[in-house]
Amino acid sequence: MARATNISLPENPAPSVLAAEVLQALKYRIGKDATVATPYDWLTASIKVVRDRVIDRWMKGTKEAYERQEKRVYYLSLEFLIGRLMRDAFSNLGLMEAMREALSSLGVDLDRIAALEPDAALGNGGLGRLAACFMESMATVDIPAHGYGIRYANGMFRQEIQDGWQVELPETWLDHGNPWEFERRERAFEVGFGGAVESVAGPEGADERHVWHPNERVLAVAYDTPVVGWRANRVNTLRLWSGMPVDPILLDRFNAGDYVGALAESNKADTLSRVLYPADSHKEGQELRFRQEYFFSSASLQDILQRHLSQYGGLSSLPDKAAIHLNDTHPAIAVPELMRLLIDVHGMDFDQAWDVTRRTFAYTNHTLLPEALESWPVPLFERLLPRHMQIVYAINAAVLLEARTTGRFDGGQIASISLIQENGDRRVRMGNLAFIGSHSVNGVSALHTELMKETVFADLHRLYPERINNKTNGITPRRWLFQCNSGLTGLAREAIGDRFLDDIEALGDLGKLAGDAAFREKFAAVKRANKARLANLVAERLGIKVDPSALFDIQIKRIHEYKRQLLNILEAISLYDQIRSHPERDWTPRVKFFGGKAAPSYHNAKLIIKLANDVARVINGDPSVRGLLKVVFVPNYNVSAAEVMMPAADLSEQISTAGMEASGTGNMKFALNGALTIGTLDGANVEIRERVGDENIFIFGLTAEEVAERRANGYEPRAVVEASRELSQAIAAVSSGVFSPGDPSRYRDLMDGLYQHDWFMVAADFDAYAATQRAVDDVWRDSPDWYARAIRNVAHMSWFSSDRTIREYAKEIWNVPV
Ligand code: B1N
Repeated sequence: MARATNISLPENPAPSVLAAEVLQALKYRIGKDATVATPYDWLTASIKVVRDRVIDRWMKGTKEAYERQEKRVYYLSLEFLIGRLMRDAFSNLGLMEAMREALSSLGVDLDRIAALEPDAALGNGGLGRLAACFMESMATVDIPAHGYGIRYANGMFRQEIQDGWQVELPETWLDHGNPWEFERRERAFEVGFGGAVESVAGPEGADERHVWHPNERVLAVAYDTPVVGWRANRVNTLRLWSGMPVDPILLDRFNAGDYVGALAESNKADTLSRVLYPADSHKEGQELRFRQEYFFSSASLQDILQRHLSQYGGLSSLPDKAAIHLNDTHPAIAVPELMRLLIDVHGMDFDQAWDVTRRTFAYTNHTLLPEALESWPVPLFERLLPRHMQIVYAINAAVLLEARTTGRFDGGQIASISLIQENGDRRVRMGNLAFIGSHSVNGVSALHTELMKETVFADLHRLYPERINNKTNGITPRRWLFQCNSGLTGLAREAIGDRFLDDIEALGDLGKLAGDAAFREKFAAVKRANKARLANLVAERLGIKVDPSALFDIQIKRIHEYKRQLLNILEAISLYDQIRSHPERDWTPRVKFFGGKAAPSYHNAKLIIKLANDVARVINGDPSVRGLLKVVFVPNYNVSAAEVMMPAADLSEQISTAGMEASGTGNMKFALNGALTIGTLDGANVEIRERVGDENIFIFGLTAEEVAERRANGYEPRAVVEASRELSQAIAAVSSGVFSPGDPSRYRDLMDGLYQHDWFMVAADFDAYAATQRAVDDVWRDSPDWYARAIRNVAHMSWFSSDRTIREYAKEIWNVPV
């Protein structure tokens, strides 16, 4: 297979030089020689070698940003789903082939040790992966940027499937240490919780001052990981905070013989960075989550202010030299925290602090799902952060007065603008706080941004009509094409030259080859090889045999009712029935792959996983299907699994209820790797259709507007189900226990939900979906046509590069040069 990323830099070292460096690292960093080194030692030594090689560039970038007084971008995110980093770094440094040779000369297989690198899963899904793609793109387009987050000791849980059920196991990615990071013990900040606020009268005529005396304090200690851009143009920093006790051992307790009590502080601090909340798009109302949010926001801001002060000597210039970005509302507490630091610690007056704050922050909203909009009970907020509560009230008073003064808002509208939700228990609305505290609020796809204006932020949008803007998501083509699909990258280089490696727009040149039969065949061969790789993995790991010449239909993403894995499974059941009833028809052989994790507390999502596995068992074991349909649930879907599955897909399932998926980014990865999409007009699917063309994508189902209309007019799913023979039969089969004979009522409630409310409109879209799947079959049978469409997808996906997205952020939000 073509070596895709054998891209040398002028100063590239020879393999023999690298081999010597690896041996050196083994000896002096790990204390071993080649005869006793374990595969992990080789991995660590290799990482040390490439890390050493980026340090000069890393320092150069930092120094230049300082000397040229460049504005810096700070990306605050509770999640960074970075995955494995070694290949990323080799590839972006142009060292892949030299390193492969170097290791091979030492008797070490690069692919084998690369597979040992833990997949850093410090995120749940799309939001965390977007943050990781953005970090890589910011380094690539040469923006001085720092990512700030939490160094979770346990990232996203590992999923095992036992008897078809999801079982969650702890992810221990730090077991063998982390050769990438630099621990910065000296870069530590105190973060407080609780206690009380003291008001101190100011000198004659001055405002009174407020001094917060927290009764709990922890240290946030920095761990830095270099982020290497394409061709190592620039190396930025991902700074993750770890919790440490201020007093590791309480001596008085220790001396009194209370050894457990003596460690209480230590345990509390540890807890803050212990575990990632495994909740994607739904609210996590626990106190520890709020503490985590404040912990990392406060440490990051203290760090940012210290850097700014030491360079510029004052804070009024902060907005000119720092753009702080809030990745969703998770760091929204940074708004009152910056106010507190400016006013209480640095002596700025309220009005100036508010002006500086607003001009510094920008906020991205990633979801409109009501259950995902963060809010914290006022009593909890007040107990943990009493000074911030005062500041929130002060901000609220100012904004509500401003709104009232316009005379354009009635009582209900004023209430919706308020930072405090008054119906039910009183809560602080973090979305409103982030909105009000920022000069820019962006959505992540065109449709999502329009819906933001019409729904959650309708009244705030009327008050600040300039603030909401769109930045459609993107993905880094380095990881999601060059690295994960060396076959396709190699083929593209052969066909259109290397320009697209640096200017992804040049991928468009592939479009003209869609009509070239010889090229189509090569393209099909690459796809086939990628499918064989996935087939081997599935055979090895799950003992399921799948045929690489079948259509590979893949739905991989978090399990959520709005993403409608259930629609896909029900369609599989209906297809299964039809294959058995009409064995004489010319069925298209298909393998339906599923992968994804369910939040541990999300009952229906876990049940859907079990259903997928139950259905797989029955269908795969039924000889009358003759292998025409297989269903495979791939356990523990993560970034590394995605890197194998995206390139192997023929069909990408993007079938969320319209209006509910803010953007999606898996949709982009599939299409860039030459899959055709079957999808609804939701999130970025809308824009993918605009780019690849209507003929090269399969769109079905209700639009967001129609969904809203149906809901408003009293949607009656029962009638809809009963009108569809295929759907009623599939539901009846599931309901009656065909797939769960040992526990026939297992899915009754799930199925009853479809009759009773069907909030996600599975029934309303079923027939359209099934019909569109048969249209997919028809195109698949006309293989040249299929591959022509697939090639056009690849050619027209370059706009979804996260470099494009980041350039838009830079120009339109952050005001930094690109
Ligand atoms: O963010 C992605 C989008 O592409 C997806 O459509 C969107 O669902 C996803 C609370 C979330 N929205 N909200 C979250 C994650 C963790 C959490 O604790 C909410 N994730 C998304 C990137 O824009």
